Amino acid sequence: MASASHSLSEYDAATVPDATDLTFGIVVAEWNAPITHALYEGCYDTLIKHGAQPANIHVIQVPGSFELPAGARMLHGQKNPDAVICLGCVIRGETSHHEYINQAVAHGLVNLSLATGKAFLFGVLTTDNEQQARDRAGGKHGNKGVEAAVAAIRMAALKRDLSAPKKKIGF
Ligand code: RBF
Repeated sequence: MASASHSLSEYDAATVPDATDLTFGIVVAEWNAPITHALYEGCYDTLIKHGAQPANIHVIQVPGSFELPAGARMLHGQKNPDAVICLGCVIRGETSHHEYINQAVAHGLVNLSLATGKAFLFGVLTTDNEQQARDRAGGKHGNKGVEAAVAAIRMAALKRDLSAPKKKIGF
C-alpha cells in the first residue's frame, strides 16, 4: 500500500546515478558513536554499491555534531569533493542543548551548500531517545546513512549533469 511517508532506505537502486566518477566527503561525529558508526557503515557501503571508488571517498571524524559544519568546511577545502555527507546523532536531553546543536548544524550545512554550490548532506538523527536513534541506524526505520548517501549521489550527479556541455541535436 502506498504511504504518504516512506523510508528512502528502501529505494530503487536502478534509479540511482552511477557514482564511479564522483568524489565524496564523509564527516562523522563521535558523540553517540555506536549510532554514528552504523550510519557511516550504511553510507559508505551505499556509495561503493553505486560505483564510488574507495580512493574517492574522504572520511574524517569530529568530536560532536556541533563540529560537523566546521569539519565539512575543512574537508571541502582540502579535498574538494563533489558532495559532503555529515553524519551525527543528537539525542534530546533534559536541557535545550539539542535545539542549539541541531539548528546550528542545519544552518551551517545550508550555508556551506549555498556558498559553494555543492551539496552538504544533513545525515543527523535528532531523536527523543536512544531507541529512536537505533531504529534509524539500521533498525526498523532503515538506515539514514544509506539515505544520505543516495541523496549525495543524486545531488553530485545533478551538478555534474548540469555542468556537462549540451549535447548537439542534429548535425
Ligand atoms: N553532540 C552530539 O553529536 N550529540 C549529542 O547528543 C550531544 N549532546 C550534547 C549535550 C551537551 C549538554 C553538550 C554540552 C554537548 C553535546 N554534544 C552532543 C557535543 C556537541 O556537539 C559539541 O561537540 C560540544 O558542545 C563541543 O562543541
